[in-house]
Amino acid sequence: MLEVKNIREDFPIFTERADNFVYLDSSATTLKPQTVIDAVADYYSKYSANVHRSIYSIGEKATAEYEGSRKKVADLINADYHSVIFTRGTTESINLVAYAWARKNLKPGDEILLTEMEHHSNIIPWQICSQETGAVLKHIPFDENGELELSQHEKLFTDKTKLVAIIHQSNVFGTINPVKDIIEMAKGVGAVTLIDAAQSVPHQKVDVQDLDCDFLAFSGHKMLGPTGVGVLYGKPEILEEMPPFMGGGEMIRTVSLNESTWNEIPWKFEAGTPNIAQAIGLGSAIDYINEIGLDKIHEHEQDILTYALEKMQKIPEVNIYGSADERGAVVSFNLDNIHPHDLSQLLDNDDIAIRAGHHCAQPIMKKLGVSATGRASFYLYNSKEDVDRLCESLVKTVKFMGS
Ligand code: C6P
Repeated sequence: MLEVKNIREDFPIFTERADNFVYLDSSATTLKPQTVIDAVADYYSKYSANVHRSIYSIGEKATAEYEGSRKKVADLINADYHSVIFTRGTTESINLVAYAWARKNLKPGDEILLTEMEHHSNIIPWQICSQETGAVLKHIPFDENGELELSQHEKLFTDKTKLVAIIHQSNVFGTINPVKDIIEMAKGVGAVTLIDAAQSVPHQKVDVQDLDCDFLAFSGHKMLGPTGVGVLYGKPEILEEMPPFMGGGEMIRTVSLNESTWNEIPWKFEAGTPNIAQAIGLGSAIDYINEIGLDKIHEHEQDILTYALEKMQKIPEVNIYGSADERGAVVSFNLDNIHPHDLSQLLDNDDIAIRAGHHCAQPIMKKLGVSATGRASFYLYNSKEDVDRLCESLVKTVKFMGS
């Protein structure tokens, strides 16, 4: 187990708020350590110049730090430096592929294969894309455990399948999907693959060379970094062939009044002044995670997850959604006859923050037959005491609402 007490000292929000603050919403966004806050503040207070274009010392420092962060991201996911594009987040990363790759490569009748457990950000871009290109959407179903149902894979993966875009770890069930097998199946029919790794990269080692995916998307703010920065990894040979996403400064090599040529990758996909401070903050978040070790973080979370599942299941009024063998530290649940929004407010009175809602996964809610769920998600600063506090408060809520 990690020394949670020491870790919590690195996060100023725990000293800002009362000592008994229990934060169980890291799947939505994580808390930030002081080192990340300092890295962002340092940029603004000590060298807040633009990158790639300022030939003076603070500009060179800003460029070095910004590009240094790209190298840290590349090392984290075992990617080539030129294959890491900074975006605003997972959502923008997926949209980038849907606009730049898909519009060029898809034609009517082609198939885009998703799953039924996608987050809206891996649903909507493909619906828009399908309307514009005539490509057809297909979905891998999930079963009562919240696991993908792959027994019918021959029907799903066909010679018409051109893109397979799937969530690595479900933000609702916590299920860690067998993405390596799915990528193999996709390659078997010659399809391009995109992994939504928003909920996996912060919590486990993800190696793009080992997975052999074509694209991988994730967000900085879910891994201790600032909001407003995310990553799209793309295989260099695919990125080279792809047209730009947005046009503007920095993404060009030459511009004349009527035509232009593009910068090399990844800068071809980073039009305009990028989110410099946020990218530098993400680099600092990766340093923090590396110092503790992703393996240790994963082990710690698994330990808390096992404890939470055991303890929550003992409360008769708790209904948990999802029971996959391979899962991350996320528990979606409802209490009998209590709307999750009410539950969340009551827990907030005890200084416990959970998420309540559809989790940007309305198709999952529809299949489960609920409008919303509560969700507790855990990270390196959580402890078993946090689970105890949650469970005490759940029992109290049951009594309060039942009386
Ligand atoms: N899920 C949650 O509470 P952005 O907003 O672009 O950083 O990430 C979008 C996103 C994409 N894929 C998955 C699997 C996600 O979980 C998320 C964000 C948050 O579950 C906010 S809805």
